[in-house]
This record gives sequence, C-alpha cells and structure tokens, in this order.
Amino acid sequence: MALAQAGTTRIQLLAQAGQVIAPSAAAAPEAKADYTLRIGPVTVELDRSHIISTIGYNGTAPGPLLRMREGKPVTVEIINDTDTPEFVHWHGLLIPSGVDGTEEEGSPVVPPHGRQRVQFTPTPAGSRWYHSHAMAMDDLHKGAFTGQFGFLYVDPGNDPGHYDQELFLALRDWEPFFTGTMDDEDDDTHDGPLLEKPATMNTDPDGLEVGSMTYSINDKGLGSGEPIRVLEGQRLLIHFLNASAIENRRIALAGHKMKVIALDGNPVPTPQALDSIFIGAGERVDAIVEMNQPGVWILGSTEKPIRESGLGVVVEYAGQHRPLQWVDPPKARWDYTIFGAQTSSSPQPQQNIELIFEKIPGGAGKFNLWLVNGKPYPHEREFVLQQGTRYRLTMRNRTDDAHPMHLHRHLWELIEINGKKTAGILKDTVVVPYYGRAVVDFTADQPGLSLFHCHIQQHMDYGFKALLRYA
Ligand SMILES: [Cu+2]
Repeated sequence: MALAQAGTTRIQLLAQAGQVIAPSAAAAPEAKADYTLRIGPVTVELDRSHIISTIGYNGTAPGPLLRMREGKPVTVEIINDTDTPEFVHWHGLLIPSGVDGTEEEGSPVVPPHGRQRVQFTPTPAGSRWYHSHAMAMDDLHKGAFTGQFGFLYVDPGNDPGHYDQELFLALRDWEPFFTGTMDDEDDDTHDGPLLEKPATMNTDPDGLEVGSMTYSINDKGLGSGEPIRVLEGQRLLIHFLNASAIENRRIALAGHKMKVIALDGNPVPTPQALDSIFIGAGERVDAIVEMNQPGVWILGSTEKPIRESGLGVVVEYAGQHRPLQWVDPPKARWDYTIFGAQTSSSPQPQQNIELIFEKIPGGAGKFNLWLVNGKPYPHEREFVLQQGTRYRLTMRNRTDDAHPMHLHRHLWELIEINGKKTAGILKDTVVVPYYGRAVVDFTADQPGLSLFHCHIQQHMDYGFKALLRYA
C-alpha cells in the first residue's frame, strides 16, 4: 500500500477517536510537555436526541489519540479543571508506580483545579490506553463512568504497516444507572466444566449492579456520525478497546471475518479469523479485516438491544447503495487458547500465588461485596514478590460473573483457561470465566506497588482489588 495515499483517510478516521496530538503540538510555549491532557466538562453528541454531559479530556470523549514512540521518553502535563481529585492511569504500560496514576500505588493525585506533570518511557509497543483511575463508589458521575478515556498507541520502531486504513474504535456505554436485574453476556466466557462452582451457594439476594441503555462506538451511536468508508480490496487494521466501566462485550462486522492479530496490543502466536470477537472491559483486540464483500454493513454488538441502542457503526463500500445489513454471527464461546502456541519459551514459574474470588451478595449495603482470598481490599502484606522471580497466578472465580482481571505495570502470559492449556499469549487483562479458572505467569521485574483488580468499576470499588508489593 502507499502510506502517503492512505494518510488522509487515516487522519480523518482518527478524528473519530478525538484529536490526534503529535508530540510538542499541544504544549504551551512555557511548558515543555510533549502532550497535554486537560480534564474538564465535555458534551458528547451520540445522536441528535442523546447529548451526554460528562467529564473528558481536551474537550472530547474519547480523549485525543496519543501516539508515542516506544522507548522515547515523554512528558505529559495533566491539568484538572474539575472539583474532583483525579488519577490518569496508563493501562498496559510498564512504567513506575509513581507515574502510573493509581492512588493505591502511591501515585500523586491530580488535585482539583491543579496540575501535574508525569514523565515516563512508553513500552511495550502496541495498543494501550489511558483512563481515570478515581474511585466512583455510589457516584455514577465519577471514575470510569465518565468520558475520561482515550487510546494510547505506542509505535514500534519498524511498523510494517500492511493495511490501507487504521481505525481506533472504543466500545462504550453511557448514562449508567443502578439496577437489580443484570442481564449480561458472560455465558460467552464458558467453554468447559464449572471448575470453581462452590458446593454450597450463598443465596442472599444480590445487591445492585450498574446497567446502561445508551451505547456508542467512540462518540457516536449507530447510524449517527460518518460511516467508515472503504474500498473493495482494502485491508483495515482495527484497534478495538472496550472502554466500558460496566460490561464485557461481543462484536461482529456483518458479512466479514475479522482476523485477530493482537490481544491487549501484543501480537498473538496464532492469528485467527473469526465471525465475532469478545472483549472484556479494559481489554484491547487488534484485527485485520479484508474488505471483500461490497455492501453497507453494521459493525457492532452481537446483542440486538445493545446494537440498536447505539453500539455500532456503519461500514460502507464506495458506490454501494444497498440497504444496511446485519447478520447474526454463529454462536461461539470465546476461547483465548486458540491464539496461543503449542509450547512456551518462558521459564517455569518458581512460585504459585492462589487468588480466590468470592461475592457476598448485598455485602456492601445496597451493593455486593467482593473478596480476594476471603477479604475485600485492603489486604495487609499477603502478596510480596521477590524481584526476578517468576510467579504463577491461579485465579479461581467462585462467582457467577465473568471478571476482567487486570494487573498494573506487568505483562502476564496465559497458561490455562478453564483447564485448557496455552502459551505465548501476553496480556495485561484476562476475563476469568464465571465459576471458572485462569492461570497466568509473570516475572516480577517492575519493582514498586502494583494494583491487581477487576476492571468493572463497581466491583473494584467494593473490594475486588489487591496490591502486589516487592520485598
Ligand atoms: Cu468484576
């Protein structure tokens, strides 16, 4: 492909994910920051009848796409124009605790009407993102429920660029509310026996969870905003992000297969072309799509009510005036292991850490309480790592929800999902199936505090987190 030729389209499409900030472009003359993020009120016009008032970065939600070069140090100026203390977390980057934007790790707060400057060296290359790490508790106008999220792409030194268009698409829900009836897609996560189902169940009534009825991809609901315009024969590289504070999602591009080449920004050993893709909250999936089915199609949620409430975007081939089409993809279970290698080239773990997840229905007053190894956050000094040691985390999910579990500042390798073995898949977040099990290995090579938590904001706020520390 001709890079110069694709350039115009690329920038045009990036604009859908907020403005592109190139290094130095946004810094004030007196400040030498490479990037500036200003936290403040934004309005998001999902469509003509849904205009959301929330908090975002630089006047948009999603915030600007930040492109950084792997290994090249950057300075980011964060300005907080709100009355709320904030934290900007750099999800998926291997950077020190002090700049990770996480209160529990001791990162400094961005004070209300104050500013903060952070410096770090972005690594590894790939699709990362940034978002508020503030607690929300019972306030649905805080933390990840707001529009404070954006893509961060760390460019490798040598991008082969075998694609004609590059898109950054974030899945979102809006206008969250508390509800006693959650209907989610967690069934999708199961492909095997209920290995962790307790023999006796707590049958107390569940506390309130958070739901939504308004959705978008980036800042537009399905049918509003510009379609993704393609030419027959093009190859799209799509960077998907599930920026939801609430739920895991499954998406499909009607009429097309999407070839998954990277998970959480890290290339997978065995790319797979699939009819639909499951993305846990906080996860990223990179996919290549061959545009070989002329027509006008929907790319969106596989759940009809969610798609029809906004979670989708139109993909339109040039010169096509056919009606908009959706085709349900075949039902499938999500199975990370199909992207893996047969054997791992990593060292064997030296120590095992068991992590048992439990839910106390209504244990936090109106809400559920979430336990890691029998207690909610904070733990005392349970999880102390020795630098250089390779650890195996065995996550046992004894709850009826699938939880997208995230470890800050480290990459882990998937070893086993519900008893199925795999190797070579590097991630920072993994959806642990309901009543299921996930096993991951990682090397303790990032001294400092590291937060481990469920990426569902409410679960994290009500106990579902733990700090890993170094001896
Ligand atoms: Cu959770």
